[in-house]
Amino acid sequence: MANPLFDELFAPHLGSDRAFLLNPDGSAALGYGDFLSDASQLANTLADLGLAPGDRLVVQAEKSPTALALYAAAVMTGVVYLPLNTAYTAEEVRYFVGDSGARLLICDPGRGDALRPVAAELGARLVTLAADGSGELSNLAKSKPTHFSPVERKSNDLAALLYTSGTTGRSKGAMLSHQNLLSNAQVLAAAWRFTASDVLLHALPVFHTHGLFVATNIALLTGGAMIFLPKFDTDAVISALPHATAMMGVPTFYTRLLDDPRFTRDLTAHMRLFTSGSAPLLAETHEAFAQRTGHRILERYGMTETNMNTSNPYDGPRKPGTVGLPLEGVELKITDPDTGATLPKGEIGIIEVRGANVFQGYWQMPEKTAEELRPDGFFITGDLARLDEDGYVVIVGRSKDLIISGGYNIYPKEVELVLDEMPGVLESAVIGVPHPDFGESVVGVLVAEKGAAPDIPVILAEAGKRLAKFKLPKRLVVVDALPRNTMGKVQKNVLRERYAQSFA
Ligand code: MCA
Ligand code: AMP
Repeated sequence: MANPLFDELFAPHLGSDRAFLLNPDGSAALGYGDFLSDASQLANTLADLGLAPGDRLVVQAEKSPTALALYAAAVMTGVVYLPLNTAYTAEEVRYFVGDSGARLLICDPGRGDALRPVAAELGARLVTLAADGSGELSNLAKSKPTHFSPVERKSNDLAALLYTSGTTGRSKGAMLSHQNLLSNAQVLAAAWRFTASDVLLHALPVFHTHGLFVATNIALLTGGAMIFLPKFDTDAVISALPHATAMMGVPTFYTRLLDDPRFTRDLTAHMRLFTSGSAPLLAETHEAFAQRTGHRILERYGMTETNMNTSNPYDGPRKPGTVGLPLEGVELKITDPDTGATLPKGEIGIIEVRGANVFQGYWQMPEKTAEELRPDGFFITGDLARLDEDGYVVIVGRSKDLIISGGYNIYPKEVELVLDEMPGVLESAVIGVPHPDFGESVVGVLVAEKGAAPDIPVILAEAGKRLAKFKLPKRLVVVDALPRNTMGKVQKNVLRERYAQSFA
């Protein structure tokens, strides 16, 4: 029975004693066969809990081999996998469980008390999973058979639902099919020359496209191993590097490594590839990295809705400040934001992409889908770019009001809606400004209600109960009035300029 992702990513490894996950010292932590036995037990557990193909499974768990095995179990059972950032508050999780209509919520035992009422209110079952693999889930799974016959799935059936924040403040669930994920893994593995001999240093979170699909699916597809670190930590990465052949990261990983004198040419001499994405890599970081190590970071560009779209070449020039060329099977054009007409090379417009990688639309949001996905299949990314003389894509900005901090997306509107409700606040504007560590960071500009004096620490504490911490302004200022244009629209460019030096 066909199940595209299972057939290509998992089936070839059944019963294999090859190493899949490695410890930081390069020793084997978990073999492919054992990983798949664990995943099969979890698949049997999901099925016994009553989850049927197409049902949604929300997972807010610490990074662990079991969390990864849950993804495999979802593929086997045809359940739609919906991973969530561990920083999300109970209020944020409520939205995702409610919007997706999830049947089951898996979370860390430490979050059980906060999330049990949320699950109960929404009619979902809650099961716990700790970072060390213990918890209710493993208690349920340990007596289950270590074999599971995967259910049949068609190419367009959903494998995952990944939420991306929205410009209106409401997150949208990007529906990703088996074909979307598989085709991209195949294209990337070939483009970046991954083989079974590779050891990928994995320090990314596994609740986003980058760490979950780009990194993990490539390793599974090619039969390589991964040094699976719980999170990015400079010391841990430096000590694991000698045992790796490749590493994927967001720009913050590379600026932090460059800040460390132990990160030398010798340490990286054996590496064959460093890739970067999720946020712009400054050309100066690319050059500093090349100077220090002799390696040119390979920058690529993608989105939750599309997986990866472009990449600098493995062989051939990797141009700093560019995200390279369209990947095999991806059509890319730069269009006029007003007319949608394709622009000539060199002119700045919006990136549109089409291909097997492009998602199936936003979960239960046909109007939003129609706004961004054209009837002919082109997806309007909201990223502003031009093509250089060789056809490389140069991203110059965003038409969407989005802040990317350390590779995490923050939609100002979502933060403004919360700030506006805080005591003493009349209105707010949230902007992104340059930050030496996170690339961009959040500044909140508040206007006080008449006669009020907003209490900044109280506001941050209150807002922190509703929003994940990484979304909170790292600087909050109170002003008399927001700058507005003649139409009454807040001039965020003026604010960005005014507060540009906040973290310099
Ligand atoms: C943590 N904090 C942050 C961020 N991360 N603040 C702003 N931006 C962030 N990215 C805050 C915490 O709330 C905390 O605040 C303080 O910083 C320290 O937290 P800690 O967990 O110690 O931070 P860290 O471990 O140093 O994390 C920084 C990080 C991490 C390593 C850069 O954010 C990270 O792994 N980012 C990768 C994101 C990623 O994978 N993106 C891919 C998206 P307090 O001190 O107040 O408690 S997929 C995607 O974008 C597309 C598809 C693509 O192209 O890949
Ligand atoms: P997400 O919604 O998390 O999938 O974030 C996707 C957005 O991240 C894209 O629309 C871009 O704005 C940005 N992005 C991803 N990779 C790059 C890159 N290499 N350079 C600049 N921006 C990037």
